[in-house]
Amino acid sequence: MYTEKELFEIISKFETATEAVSIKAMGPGFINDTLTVTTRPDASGKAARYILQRKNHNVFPDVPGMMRNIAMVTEHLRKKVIAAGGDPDREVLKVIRRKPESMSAEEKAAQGGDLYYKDSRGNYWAVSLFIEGSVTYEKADSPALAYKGGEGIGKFQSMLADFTQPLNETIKGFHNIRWRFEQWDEALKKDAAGRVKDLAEEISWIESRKEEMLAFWSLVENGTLPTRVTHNDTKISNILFDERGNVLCVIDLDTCMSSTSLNDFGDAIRSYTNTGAEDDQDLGKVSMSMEMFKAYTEGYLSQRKGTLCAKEAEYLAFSAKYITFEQVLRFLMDYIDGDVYYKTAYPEHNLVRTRAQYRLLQSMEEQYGQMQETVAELMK
Ligand code: GN1
Ligand code: MG
Repeated sequence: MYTEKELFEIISKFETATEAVSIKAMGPGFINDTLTVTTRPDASGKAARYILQRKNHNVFPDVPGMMRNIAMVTEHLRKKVIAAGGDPDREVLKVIRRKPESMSAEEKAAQGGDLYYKDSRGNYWAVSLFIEGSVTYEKADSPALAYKGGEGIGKFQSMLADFTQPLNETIKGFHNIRWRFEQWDEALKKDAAGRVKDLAEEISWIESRKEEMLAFWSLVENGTLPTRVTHNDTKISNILFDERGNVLCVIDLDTCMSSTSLNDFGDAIRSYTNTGAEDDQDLGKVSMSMEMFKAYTEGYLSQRKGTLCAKEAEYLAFSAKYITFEQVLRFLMDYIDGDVYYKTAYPEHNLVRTRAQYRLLQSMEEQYGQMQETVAELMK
């Protein structure tokens, strides 16, 4: 825990418009700690707000490399938004840099050393502009919103289609199920929390789908599926909408890397189409809504239909099962590891999440034929 005084000291290192007057915690990310900062009104009476985040360096081992990714990607997006006549301070995440006078000679010499602050406890902090008038959702409340969400990610991917600089791999093998299975085997062997003996059924959910999931990832490894710049964490709460329901800005760019664009489609479907919560205790509430699937896919393909290659289109529906499966594996693996990765609100939280995501996966499997037909229809 940080005291208010320490937090004010941290934010003072960054180039905010005026000095901070209040700092409040903000939810509900699973990885980083997020706070909102309000600054003193300037001469015109305007008080700006900022997002201050402690970046979790256990999850992201190279925070400086990650911040350089974010700076490169957002600079590219800014140019696109300006060229299209949009407002770059609202339509792209704006990284706030360090005050030069707060930086040591070493920090100044480091590439991208002005993008973050490392405090005396060894924790990393970064700041971005808070986008006023934006709306966030934990759940998609209508097909119209799902359509807009799909359209927004489609545009995001299109704007990054000509981004060619190499990106750091901020989390090794993030959506690489071959690597996840290696971690999985280790976790089972180690049985750090002594929980494996009670999880025979849940473990079988993972093992029984291993070949199918590895076969998909082989297509990424052998280049059958192309690599593009991808966000990799496109759940609805990582998207800012405007009051009219259009996507304003894609946030949480920590996992922007090169991978298959199918990750972004699949993770969004996992989130937008769930009729229950990601951690629903009532499995009767959890299912995949075909109506939401169709709406999201329609919005997405309105932007990407002409650009996706045939193989990407062929695997679009499968990617939803893939990412949902991966999420089941990751939640269960964290439960087995003793809850060391995801923030949890109660002791069985990761197990509850595992079961709820598994129920969602089953619902996708039941409706898979229809999902494929819908994609084929919308690709015509
Ligand atoms: C995490 O940080 P947040 O809450 O946006 C996680 C995602 C998971 C998601 C599950 C870096 O996202 O991969 O899908 O939780 N991010 C990381 O809700 O592991
Ligand atoms: Mg995240």
